[in-house]
Amino acid sequence: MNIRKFTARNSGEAIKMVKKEMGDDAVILRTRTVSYSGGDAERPGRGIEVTAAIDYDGQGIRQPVRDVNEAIKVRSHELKEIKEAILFSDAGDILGPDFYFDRDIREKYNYLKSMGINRDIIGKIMSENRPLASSGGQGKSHLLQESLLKVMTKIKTDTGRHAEKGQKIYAFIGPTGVGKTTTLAKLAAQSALNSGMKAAMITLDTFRIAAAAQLEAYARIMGLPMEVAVNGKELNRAISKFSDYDRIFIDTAGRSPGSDQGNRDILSLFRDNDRVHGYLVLSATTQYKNMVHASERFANLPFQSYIFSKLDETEDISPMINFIISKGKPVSYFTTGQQVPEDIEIASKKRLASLLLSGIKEKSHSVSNEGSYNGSSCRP
Ligand SMILES: Nc1nc2c(ncn2[C@@H]2O[C@H](COP(=O)(O)OP(=O)(O)OP(=O)(O)O)[C@@H](O)[C@H]2O)c(=O)[nH]1
Ligand SMILES: [Mg+2]
Repeated sequence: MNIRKFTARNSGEAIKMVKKEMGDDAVILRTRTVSYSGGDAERPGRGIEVTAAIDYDGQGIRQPVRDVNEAIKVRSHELKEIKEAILFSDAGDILGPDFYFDRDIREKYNYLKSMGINRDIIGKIMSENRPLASSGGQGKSHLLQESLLKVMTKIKTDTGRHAEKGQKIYAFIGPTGVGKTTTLAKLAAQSALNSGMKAAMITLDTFRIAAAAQLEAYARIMGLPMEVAVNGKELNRAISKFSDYDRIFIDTAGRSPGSDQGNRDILSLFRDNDRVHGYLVLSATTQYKNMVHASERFANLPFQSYIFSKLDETEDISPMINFIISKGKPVSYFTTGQQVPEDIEIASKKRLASLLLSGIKEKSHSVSNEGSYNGSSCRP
């Protein structure tokens, strides 16, 4: 930048001098009254000083365009960084100041967020691996892989159960309408038809009209024995009746445990029988808060693992993922439709990972269609 001062008897003349010496692009920085000794002064002893500037180098040659482009590039990079810092400012308090300076940490945070992982869980996942949090400028696919792996290591699956030897008793508990009876029928049919096991069913659900009839219909179609029990005594009697069966599946009513005799009977079933495995059945379509609420209602029952139903009815599995991570118990099965016995699968991390990845694509597609920010579009 070239800065010069001009003194004249009035401002009009001073500006003329600026234009003559520096050209039309010159910018006036300051004008002030100064002492002036020229004999032509309008006011004796007083003149005007004008300070003007222009973007020329010392030799009067304009800066090369290349430098301007370079400056724009630097500025736009800085702007991008500021924009990212603002967009992710909600992460600052969970990830600490590193977050603002480390692009890899931001990338990982971004991926986990686009998977729908809760803010607090992201904080936990990333802080547990602090030394690994920054991977020193690795490729984007590597960062995505690493983020996904972090989520998957937090999820437990319970995959070996269906093949276990000896008698096993499975109790299905959970809120109303989540698919307890349908899921039970699917597993009972698979044990009998695919694994050649002796399977029987018992229902404790005498609360809802037609509940027993629903299970009875499945039992008839599959050719499996079925008993209705209205209290603990009858339940024990039914279990004894099926003492030479490999698998006994117990259906329950979808009400709060402890709220009625039927559910107190389930509690004593767990207490009196160490062969019982309790499944808490929840629907994958449920919001995270409601899942937590539902699970709290059954917290006094010592169930061992979860079954998530209705995966076919949701594209967003993040509530389920957040729930599984925050609760820490394993997942045994996913159900994926109404067809008995086909629509059930053993829970696998591979399947969860692919669902999460397709969720990311889905989200970035829909968000970019709306024209607003999405995680991937912010990356340089
Ligand atoms: N789309 C879909 N529907 C399902 C699935 N599992 C169950 N259903 C349907 O959900 C509805 C309720 O299923 P039920 O098995 O009766 O549920 P429940 O938990 O036993 O219900 P209550 O006994 O009333 O508490 C039925 O229409 C089932 O066909 C699934 O994986 N996907
Ligand atoms: Mg039912």
